[in-house]
Amino acid sequence: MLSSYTPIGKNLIQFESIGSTNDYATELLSKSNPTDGTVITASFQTTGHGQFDRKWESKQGENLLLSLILYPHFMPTDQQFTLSMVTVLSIIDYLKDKNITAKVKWPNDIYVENNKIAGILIKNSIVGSKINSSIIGIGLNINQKKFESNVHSTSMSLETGSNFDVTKCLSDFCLFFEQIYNDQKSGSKMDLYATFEPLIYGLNEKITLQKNQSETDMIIKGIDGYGRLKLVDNQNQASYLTHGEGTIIYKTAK
Ligand code: BT5
Repeated sequence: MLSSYTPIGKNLIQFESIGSTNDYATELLSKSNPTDGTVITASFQTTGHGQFDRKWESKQGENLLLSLILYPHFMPTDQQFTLSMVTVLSIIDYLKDKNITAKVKWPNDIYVENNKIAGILIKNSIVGSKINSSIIGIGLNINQKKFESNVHSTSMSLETGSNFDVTKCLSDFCLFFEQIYNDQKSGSKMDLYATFEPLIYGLNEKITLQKNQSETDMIIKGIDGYGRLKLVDNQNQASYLTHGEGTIIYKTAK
């Protein structure tokens, strides 16, 4: 059976200021059934956050802050990483369209050289062996030029020297996401893994893995079918890292 097409952002909920678009999406999902592909966006977030409640900074009206609600019932839970890949690839493709070359710092931070340009926060609700609903939070730096964050940051404006219309950026980005997502939904044979792998920040480079109080030099070799990071040590022994299992120290990072 062919799944129905999901338009992204056709149902658009916009705020001037809100706590967090992700928190709003969570609340909305808990008490209603928002349309598949609903996008919640805000000009400003008072409590915008990343993982582990880390702060997401964004000056009023300067950047893209959005949360997207999906019902990816077609996706088995062991393929959850597909959603990360769809999101990462749509951001990277969108940036490429603006002549910005970006990479993905595994699993889902978007970097231009050594500077973070976008962050992704995905929350899935699992029922049985299927993903019942998903909230995909995206913060993409567009016009902001100065950042307080301890992480080296950049924006589309810093990369290109131009200013962008944030509303247009939102509608354009939604189209990129819509295409890749629906392609997967309709059972595309497009190999997301093969597209994703060459875009990994630090691919084929030496890194130090900090895990269980020890440090090991490894080389990043790609990802496996579950989205785990494939690493090899100096004996060419492969191991697979699940997100949150260890810390990677990149040699190239500033
Ligand atoms: C992320 O978390 O990178 C995911 C961020 C998701 C933000 C979106 S905005 C819309 C939606 N609503 C929300 O409340 N959240 C989502 P994480 O990997 O934990 O990275 C957070 C870290 O990135 C912070 O601790 C800072 O070091 C750094 N950071 C904060 N703001 C940044 C920015 N604008 N640009 C680059 N890095 C930033």
